[in-house]
Amino acid sequence: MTEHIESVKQDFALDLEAATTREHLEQVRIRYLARNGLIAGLFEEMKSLPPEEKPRMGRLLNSLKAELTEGFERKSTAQESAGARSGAIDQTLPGRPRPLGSKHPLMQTIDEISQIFRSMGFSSAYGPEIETDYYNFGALNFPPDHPARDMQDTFFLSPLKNVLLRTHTSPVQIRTMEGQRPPVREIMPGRVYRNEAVSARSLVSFHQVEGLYVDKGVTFSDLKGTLVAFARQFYGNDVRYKFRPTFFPFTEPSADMYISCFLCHGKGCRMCKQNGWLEILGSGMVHPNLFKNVGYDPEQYTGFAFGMGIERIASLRYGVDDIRMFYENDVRFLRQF
Ligand code: 2NL
Repeated sequence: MTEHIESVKQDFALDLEAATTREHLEQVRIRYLARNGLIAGLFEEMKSLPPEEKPRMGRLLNSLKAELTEGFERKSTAQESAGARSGAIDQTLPGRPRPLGSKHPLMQTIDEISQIFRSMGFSSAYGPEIETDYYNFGALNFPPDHPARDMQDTFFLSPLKNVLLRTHTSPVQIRTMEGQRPPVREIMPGRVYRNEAVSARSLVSFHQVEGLYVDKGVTFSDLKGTLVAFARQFYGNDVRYKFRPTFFPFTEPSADMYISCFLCHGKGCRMCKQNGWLEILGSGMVHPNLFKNVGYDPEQYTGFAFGMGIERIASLRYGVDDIRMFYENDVRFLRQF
């Protein structure tokens, strides 16, 4: 029987060597290791041996079975990983392309505006979104009972109402003027907050770009020249414009700037609500009280300032009729820019 064991062992080694496919290997397993395979046959054969030989033969058969099982498993594992390396994974396939993101349309708009003002000598400045009553209102010449300070418009962060979310980026300009002598030529892009009902045209958080130019001898002509140069670069050379008087606590005189509707060229359409003109920004000559508040001599210096809402500018430019779309992060919307 020992010879029989030896021949099974040798045959197994040869068969295993010859098994090149998964199916072939499975046939080898069935022939030797299955319930009625050759090993099981040897155990059967052992039953007819004299009792004193059984324990030795039992040990021999057990170790034979273990040896064959191990040999089979080693070959099986090797075959699987070889399969993965060659046939199962096609290494010549091109990789899956990852979609590239793009800059958000609001940020593209801010970038473009900043670039135009940079070409005219304006740098960009940034400041905190949590502000004090002084920087957001007091320093900007808002009287203590001004309606903009009302709960309806401002998100207050402290019960005494002296800490709040900035309602415009003007506090950055106050901080700039406090920290630097004229000339000041700067724009301030940033996020601002207003406690308003959300609609297609208004959000509780939106973006502004404000600008400020202070020096000796700055006039309203400089304001017009600068803002018209901006509008021509941003909206096109043939754009018509007009300024109309308005009121802000921080500028005097103040003027809103309009351009001719670039969709209907002034004939009247849905975008300009049939009147041919689009309001694009507010502006004015810096109020002398602001200069006093930051320690500039109002007899020596004059300046102009302006502010525009980015969501509005971007929605006009791209024909987006609900500004909430800028915040939904729907890639089908964002992919269009
Ligand atoms: C608008 C109007 C404006 C300003 C913002 C400003 C800032 C300082 C001094 C004077 Cl520090 N003015 N900012 C001036 C005029 C208009 O914004 O309709 N924005 C959306």
